[in-house]
This record gives sequence, C-alpha cells and structure tokens, in this order.
Amino acid sequence: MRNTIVGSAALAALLLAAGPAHASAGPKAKLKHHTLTVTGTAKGDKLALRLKAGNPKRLEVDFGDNASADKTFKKAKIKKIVVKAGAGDDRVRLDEGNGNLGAVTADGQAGRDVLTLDGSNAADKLDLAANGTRVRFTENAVALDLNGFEEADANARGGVDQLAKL
Ligand SMILES: [Ca+2]
Ligand SMILES: [Ca+2]
Repeated sequence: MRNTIVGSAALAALLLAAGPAHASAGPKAKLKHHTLTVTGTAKGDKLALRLKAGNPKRLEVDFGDNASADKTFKKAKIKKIVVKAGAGDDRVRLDEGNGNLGAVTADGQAGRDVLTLDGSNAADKLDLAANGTRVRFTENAVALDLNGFEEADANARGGVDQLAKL
C-alpha cells in the first residue's frame, strides 16, 4: 500500500521562512545529550534512518540512502531524533522495517523535500494530521513531527494497515 500526500500551501510557504544555506562537506550525524541530530548539506541529500538489521539496539544513519550505514549509534542512548535536511531538494527516509525509531522531529527546510516513512511488517496504524503549519505523523502512537516537507510518502508493509490522510 502506497499513499502519496502532496504538501499543502502552508508547507510550501515554509520555504520562505527557511534559513540561509551553509556550505559544508557532507551530511552530519551527532549524538549529544541523548538527542541525535542529523544535518543535511546545502545541496540535495538523501538521508535514511533505521535500526540495524538483526541488531535493533543499534540505530544506523545512512547518508545517500544506499543501504550502507555511515554512522551507527546505540539506540538506548537516543531519546529524540532531530533531522534538519538543509537547503536543496532532500529525501529523508524513516525506515521502521527493523523496529520503531522513536520520536522524530524532521524539517526538510528549503527546497522541495520528500519524507518517506517505511512502516514495519507488523500491522501499522498511521495517522497524518495537520498540526498548525506542521504535519504530525503518528505511527503506532509514536509521533513524527514533520515540517517543511512538500511530499510525504508512507509505505506500510505487511499486516493490516490503517492510514489516515490529512
Ligand atoms: Ca551511505
Ligand atoms: Ca531541503
């Protein structure tokens, strides 16, 4: 089951509010005070987050979304995940196929950004709701707070899935 929700004018308007682009060598992922912050570059980035296959105690950050993890963190040390995709047309994938990531706040920032949520093989309950100018994606009661994405895709896998649209 695949659902595509094209962003609202409110989301598009957030482009205007996005901050200036900063040049940097590549995307970054840092864990500090139990918050994992993933930062994209000023160009279009592909950023993927998932639990490690066969080891759900590890959380992988995959720059390029090429199935090769670039950074790995201890899941137990992460209480919150913040993704700032930066300028450029970014693709952010939250892959919960190996388990839930926990609370995620993701901001596509400037550019035309796409957020993909890959559900688990269990029966998922996906709710998408406008939350002011933000979009709140709730997967099995775990809140994903999304901002600055022009498109959100939900790939629910297996099980009996429910998806509520805006
Ligand atoms: Ca990679
Ligand atoms: Ca962006």
